[in-house]
Amino acid sequence: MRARKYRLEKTTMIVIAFTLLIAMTAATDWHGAPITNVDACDVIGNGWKQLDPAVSHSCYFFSGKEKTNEKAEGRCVIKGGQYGGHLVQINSQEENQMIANEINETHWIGARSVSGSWKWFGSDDEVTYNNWASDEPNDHNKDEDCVQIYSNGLWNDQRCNKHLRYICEANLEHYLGCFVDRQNPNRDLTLSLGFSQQRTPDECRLKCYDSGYIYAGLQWSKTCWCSNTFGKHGPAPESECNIPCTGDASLKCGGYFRNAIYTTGLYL
Ligand SMILES: [Ca+2]
Ligand SMILES: [Ca+2]
Repeated sequence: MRARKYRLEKTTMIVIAFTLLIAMTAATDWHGAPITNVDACDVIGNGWKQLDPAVSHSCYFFSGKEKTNEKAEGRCVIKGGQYGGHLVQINSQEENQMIANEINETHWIGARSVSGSWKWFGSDDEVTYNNWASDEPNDHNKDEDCVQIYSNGLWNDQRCNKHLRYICEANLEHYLGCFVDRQNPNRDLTLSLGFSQQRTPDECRLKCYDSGYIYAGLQWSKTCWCSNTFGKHGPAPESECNIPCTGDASLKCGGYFRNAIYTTGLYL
């Protein structure tokens, strides 16, 4: 009985979410207005989410499964794909607190001992900020080279082969790929900033960021498009986004009816 009720509620939620999605998509098509409640981290995949953008622009993934530290890092790399996923790197008290607020049990984080010093997976940066519990790290039995965070935010060095849940982090400020565009009124992106002889990806990204958009699309060497959605006509081969930019011929700025899509770094 209970299981049946849960299933009904879940179905209802899916229907509501789907209806909202349709309504949002329709609103964009009709008015060209930006969608305001996109979680940009969705592009990485299922379960990735932004937390507080005032603290970090990263995307985070909280696992449901328990893995050894090495397997957990491997899962983060696979799940993060082109967005550079690793076990989470915590750089501040604010980020540590934000993460602790999300968990009810202990998880792996990305610090580990390398030749006697603590380093982060991925960046290989030295661990500068830390939040060790009292009397930790104690390297119990000289066998604790990995790090877990408790739900209260404190850290402990732990045996790497223990099975724990884990937290991944990835970064979206990245090239997303080459995508098909179509003629009016079937443009993929929302707002055209027109032609420029100074066009570069960073220049376009900044303008779109300033205009309040999360994606920037560069097209045909000189056009910059801004949008909060992209991809309705599907991806294109990378070789079709290879026209040099007007502002810097060493960089590529899309192709003929092909957008090279970037994130702007803005999170709505
Ligand atoms: Ca981080
Ligand atoms: Ca310990």
